[in-house]
Amino acid sequence: MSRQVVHLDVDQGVAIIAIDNPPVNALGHAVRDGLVEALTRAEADPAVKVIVLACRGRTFSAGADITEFGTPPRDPGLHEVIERFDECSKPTIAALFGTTLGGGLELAMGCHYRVATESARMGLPEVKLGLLPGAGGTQRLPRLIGPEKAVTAIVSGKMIGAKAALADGLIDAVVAEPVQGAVDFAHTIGTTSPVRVRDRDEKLAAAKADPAAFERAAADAVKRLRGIEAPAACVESVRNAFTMDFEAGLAAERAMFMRLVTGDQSRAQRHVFFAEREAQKIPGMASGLKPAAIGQAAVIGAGTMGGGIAMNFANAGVPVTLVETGEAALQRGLDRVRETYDISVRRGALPAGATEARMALVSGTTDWARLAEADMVIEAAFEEMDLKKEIFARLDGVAKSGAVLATNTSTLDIDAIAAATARPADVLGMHFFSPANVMKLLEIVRGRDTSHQAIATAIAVGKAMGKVPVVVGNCDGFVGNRMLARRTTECERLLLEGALPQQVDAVVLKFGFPMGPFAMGDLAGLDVGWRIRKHRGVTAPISDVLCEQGRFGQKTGRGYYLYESGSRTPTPDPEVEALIIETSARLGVTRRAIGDQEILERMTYPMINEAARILEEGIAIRPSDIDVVWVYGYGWPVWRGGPCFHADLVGLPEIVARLEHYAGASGDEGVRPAALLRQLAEQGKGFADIGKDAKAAAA
Ligand code: 3H9
Repeated sequence: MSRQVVHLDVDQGVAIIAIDNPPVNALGHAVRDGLVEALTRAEADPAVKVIVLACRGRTFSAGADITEFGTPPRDPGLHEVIERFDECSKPTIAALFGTTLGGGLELAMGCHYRVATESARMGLPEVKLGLLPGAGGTQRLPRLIGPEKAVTAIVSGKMIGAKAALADGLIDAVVAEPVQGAVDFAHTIGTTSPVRVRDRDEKLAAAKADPAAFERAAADAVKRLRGIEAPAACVESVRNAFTMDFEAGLAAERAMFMRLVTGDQSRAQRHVFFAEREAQKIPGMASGLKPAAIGQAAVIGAGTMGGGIAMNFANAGVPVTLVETGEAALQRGLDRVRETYDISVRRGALPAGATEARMALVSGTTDWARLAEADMVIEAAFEEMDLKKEIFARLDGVAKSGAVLATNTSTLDIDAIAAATARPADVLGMHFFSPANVMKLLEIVRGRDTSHQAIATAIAVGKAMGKVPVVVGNCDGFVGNRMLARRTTECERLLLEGALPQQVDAVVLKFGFPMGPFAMGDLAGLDVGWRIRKHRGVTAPISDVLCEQGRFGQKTGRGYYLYESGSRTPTPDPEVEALIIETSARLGVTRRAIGDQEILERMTYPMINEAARILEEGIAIRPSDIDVVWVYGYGWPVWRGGPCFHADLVGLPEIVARLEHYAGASGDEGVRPAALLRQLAEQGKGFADIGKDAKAAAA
């Protein structure tokens, strides 16, 4: 028998309809059915004067059940349920707490009143799934808070707290406890007949008379959202709220929702939503395994990376000690952390006083004995194996038993580092991306002997820091940088064969990345790769020549591009063009015009090929983990779902054929299609099928 997901209780004239659908009270078919049935009974019951809509468990509703999207619709639809609450002859009050999102908030706005606890947060985040609110949100929110605030909230998908919601008119009262608060509120409304949100037009009047302020807010909200369909649809639909009547606005919203929900962009964004959560599930790990509590952390190395990592701990409320070899370096590191917090406060990203509050959790020392206090230590010293081994051997002597010992290496062998200790089970990689306090991706690198306990703890710490952790295997470059290396090789080749940096960057930008690879290289510093190439005895003719001329990128004002004094805007440089042409001639390469399609293929297919090898070797657990790495660590546009999702859309047979062609043209066997890619293509399968097979096996 299926469990009951909606309950109805009547007490002293108040009916309480409670959704009970863990974990997040998503509004799946059974819930919608249950809501209509409970409401019908409550409305028909003469003893009921007021109806409270509540949720059990840890939160109010997270909205429509996303897993139902893409499956045939089943009545009653969410909009029908909301209409029933809206048209109810008895007052309906939603009792909000936790997070009230998407369809959950739309349902609450279908009620006549809303109360919320002080810690409650609410929002319409559909845009993050490539959608617009499709159950009346774009029509009711403007009626409650005005079209300007509504368009900003809906296009950003950001949540607002109860206090702001009360000030804006989204809720009617802040209460101590949701259900009791709603019942108490019911007594204050007396016998006045409820006003439906759909009939409240007063906040639309100003925009109807002069839409200029709305258009400004809308333009501001969508700026920088190139290439994405959902934000524009959100704007159009909110505009309809004051240019059409309610029913017409609702119908238009529904039509746009149906168009978006079946489109590739929303499919991609929903894929990433679930992929991010799936990435935290590690096959073979006991489900009851509890991460260790981290009461105190330490970071070895107070450079830019170490400081950024320390900030992550402080942001998560964990006291952290920065450990350096000398006082001067330590002070510089602490100053940099303070300055970074100050900048965030000045920009309004953090509240006033945040610097002192966070710095109270950050201490510094040159005394290694202090490492004995830490439950987790992250080493962020120079990228040199001997140095890392020395640090870990020393750390082994002082760290407390059971502490997680992590290295932030981006390339080095975790097993070799772990071997410097007598406790390899506690050693793993925690690869943060620069700037470490900003970038969301955290690659957790497991070595041969790393324990599940250490991995679980690293995942929990990463989540507490607001990162997206992905567990990867131990190899050169792990997942992200190993794939990136393929793109970097193609970049150099494209320049030699006939392209220019600005052409390649434009193609990559158009695809949706925030930056092209050459502008990115200039930002990161070209000397970094140059040093690594020299160390490994490899060359990249054009990049090498630029570095030999002191063109290290933005920091020297010149790299692949020119940067006017202090500016970060790349300007194409005729000198670089001449240099590239000269290098092609010197190496006997006849330059040719290269089309944008070829550039795009070479910027993505060899990377996708490397992803297949990474899966063959078990370095990534599942293709969707690779997508998460690229979306959160390298700016792959979320609405394109990540490299594996994108590959499935293009079709693997096409990618295999093109890779064969490019491997033939370059003579680079690394570009030759991987066995897995070939096999999937031959079987008419895609990366998604590997994910499905893995899931079925795990179940
Ligand atoms: C919508 O409402 C459309 C309407 O406008 C129109 C309809 C016609 N559905 O994130 P967590 C799962 S679109 C199904 O780890 P947290 C999630 O996959 C919806 N499943 O917890 C995970 O499963 P598992 C608009 C969902 O505490 C588990 O719940 N709403 C849904 O860190 C726990 O999730 C949103 O976009 C869902 N709606 O965060 C809100 N939500 O354990 C999306 C979650 O198997 N949700 N799951 O991995 C969230 O932002 C977060 O889940 C939330 C909780 C903040 C609620």
